[in-house]
Amino acid sequence: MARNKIALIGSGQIGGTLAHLAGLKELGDIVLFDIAEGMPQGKALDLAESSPVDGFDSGLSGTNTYEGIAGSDVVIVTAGVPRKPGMSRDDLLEINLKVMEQVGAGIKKYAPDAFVICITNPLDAMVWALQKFSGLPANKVVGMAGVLDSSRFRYFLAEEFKVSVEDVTAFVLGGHGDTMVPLTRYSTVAGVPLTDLVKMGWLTAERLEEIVQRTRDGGAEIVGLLKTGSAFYAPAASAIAMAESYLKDKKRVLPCAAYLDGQYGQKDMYLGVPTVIGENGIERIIEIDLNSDEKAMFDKSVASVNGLVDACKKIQPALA
Ligand code: A3D
Repeated sequence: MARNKIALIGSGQIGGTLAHLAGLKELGDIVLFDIAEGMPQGKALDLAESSPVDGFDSGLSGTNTYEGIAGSDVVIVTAGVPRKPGMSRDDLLEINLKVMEQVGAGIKKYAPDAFVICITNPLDAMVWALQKFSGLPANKVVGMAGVLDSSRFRYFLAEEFKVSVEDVTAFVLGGHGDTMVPLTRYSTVAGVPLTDLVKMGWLTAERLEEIVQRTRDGGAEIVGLLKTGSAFYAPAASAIAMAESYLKDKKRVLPCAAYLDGQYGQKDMYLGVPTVIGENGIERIIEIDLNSDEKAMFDKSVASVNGLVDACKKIQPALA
C-alpha cells in the first residue's frame, strides 16, 4: 500500500517541527514547500539523516514549486509571517492574506483532494480566505487553534493541581486569541468539572480566572520570551493530532476552526467549535447549549472574527 503524502506549505519554525513529528510518527512521506530557496531542501535532508537514528521510514523532500505537493493527502499551511513582540495576530492580516491567495491557488491545482489544515494567523480569517481561494469543500479545510488553546489550558491546570496532564480535559470555543471562550463547566480533572473543583476548594474562582486569562494570552507569553517569532512546538503537535485523526480515521473530538453553515447561529464563517475529524474531514460539528455568560463571550468572539473577515473582503474584493 502506498504511503500517505503530507505537504507542508511553509517550512519555517512550525513547518520544520511538523515534518519532524510527522516523520517520527510515520504518518507518510513528507514534502516541505517554501519560497525560500534551499531551506525546505536543507530541512528535509537534515531530518532524513535523523531517520536511521530514530528508526522511521518516511520519504522527506523539499521543494520551491507547487508541483511538488501534487496528490497530497494532507496539506498543512504555515506560510506567511509570524508575530513579533508588540504585534497582534491581526497586524499580520494584509501580508498573510496575499500568501493565502497563492497557497490556495497551488492547492486547488495540485492537491484538490487533500485535507487542509491552516495554521497561519490571524487564524479564523485566514482559514476562511484559504477555503475560498482554494475552492475545496468546506469540510476539508479546517483551522488549528482550539487544540493548542485547550492544550495550554490543560497544562496550566495540571500544574496548578499537581496532576497528570493526561487527566485534565479542556473545552474551548470561539476565535483564536483574546476572544477565546474557555468553558470551565465542560473542562475537567478526571471527569470532575472545574466548577465543582472550585466548590471543593481545589482553587478559587479568582485563581481559575487568572489561569483562563493566561491561556488567552498564551501565544503572547511565548512571543514575549522568544522575541524573534512565535510558538512552534505546541502548534505543530496540535496540527499533527488533527492530521493523524484524519489519516487514521480516528474520529477524535477536537476543537477546530470549522466552517459554520447555521451551527451556533452563524453562516459562512470559520470559528472554533468542537468537531469530529475522520476520513471525511470535519464529519460533525458538536453544538452545545451556551449559558448567558458563555453566549456573551461567544458573540464577542464572532464579532471580532467578522471584523477580520470584513477587512479581508476590503483588501481582496473577490472574496466578498
Ligand atoms: P516562520 O518560521 O516565519 O515560517 C513561515 C514560513 O513561511 C517562512 O519560512 C517563509 O519563508 C514562508 N513563506 C512566506 N511567504 C510564503 C509564501 N507566499 N509561500 C510559501 N511560503 C511562504 O513562522 P512560524 O512557522 O513560526 O509561523 C507560521 C504561521 O503560523 C504564522 O502566521 C504564525 O502567526 C502562525 N501561528 C499560528 C498559531 C495558531 O495557533 C493558529 C500558533 C503559532 C503560530
